Amino acid sequence: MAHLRTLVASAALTLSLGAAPAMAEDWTMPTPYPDATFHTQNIRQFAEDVDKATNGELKIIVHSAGSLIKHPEIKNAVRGGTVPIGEFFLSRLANEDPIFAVDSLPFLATSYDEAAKLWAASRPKIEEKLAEQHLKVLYAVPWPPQGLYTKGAVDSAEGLKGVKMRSYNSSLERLAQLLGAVPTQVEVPDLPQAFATGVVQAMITSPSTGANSKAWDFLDHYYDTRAWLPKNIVVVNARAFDALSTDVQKAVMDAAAAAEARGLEMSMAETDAQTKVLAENGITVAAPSDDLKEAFAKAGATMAAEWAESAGEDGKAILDAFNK
Ligand code: PCA
Repeated sequence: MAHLRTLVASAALTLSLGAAPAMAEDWTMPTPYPDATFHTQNIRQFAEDVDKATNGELKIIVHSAGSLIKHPEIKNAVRGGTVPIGEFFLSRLANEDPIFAVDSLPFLATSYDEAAKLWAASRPKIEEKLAEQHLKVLYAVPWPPQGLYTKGAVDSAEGLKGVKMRSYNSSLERLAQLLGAVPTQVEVPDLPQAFATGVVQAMITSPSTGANSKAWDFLDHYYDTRAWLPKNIVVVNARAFDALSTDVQKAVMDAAAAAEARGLEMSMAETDAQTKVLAENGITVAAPSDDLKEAFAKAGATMAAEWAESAGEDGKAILDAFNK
């Protein structure tokens, strides 16, 4: 009898669940960069779009600036299902596979058009590699072109010798080495502290990150080298995505496509706007000297050859598609 009652009760529960609107779901989303960062603002808009399009069925709760999960752990946290979704700097994964670093090769793609072309050429392979880790790519957005920040003028490559340079991935580490500088990995939220304590003395990053971290508090020159446009990527755990209803999946993919387009616009607008902010706050904004340009170009050529060697057939296919 008790058994029968349980059966009836569970049948009723199934029925009522079927009839009621689907249960709302909360997705925790760790991101590495601070709130002022345009990528973070874009993600918050993405979350709002998903919320609206699903009538609140899927809520994405953003934890920015590595506050919930530190940047180096975000990819594996999504992979392992600790969190269903996350953002990270794509070329951070270069130590897993050189393919992931293609957007951080100096002077391969130095404009938004070229960066878009490189993303189109590399996206299928990158999606395939991430799918092997049960990660589904939602979208990627480039940072503005990367420039050199220093304390004091640096008119020739000589000026970078022995300088402690902040790094954010293995390509930048290699570039620093080739320039005779000494690289140290520092995450964006830790920049002010690292400069204040003398852990680093120079950096290569975008006008966005320079302005957002108030580079004028510790540096006074910005050289607009336009060396590469690296990307942030937003991925979702494939199992978490598959568990969503078809309608919600579509809402997520639509919002992701919108976020990729909007993020690109934001990034382009930031380039000039944030360079102006640097200048307004007392940073000398200049073009790199010929000597510096030459040193960068030489290091870039070395890195391109090293990359081609290590990235093998996959790398060649990407470059062929890019150069077509
Ligand atoms: N800002 C991030 C990545 C590239 C950029 O422009 C950083 O400095 O870590």
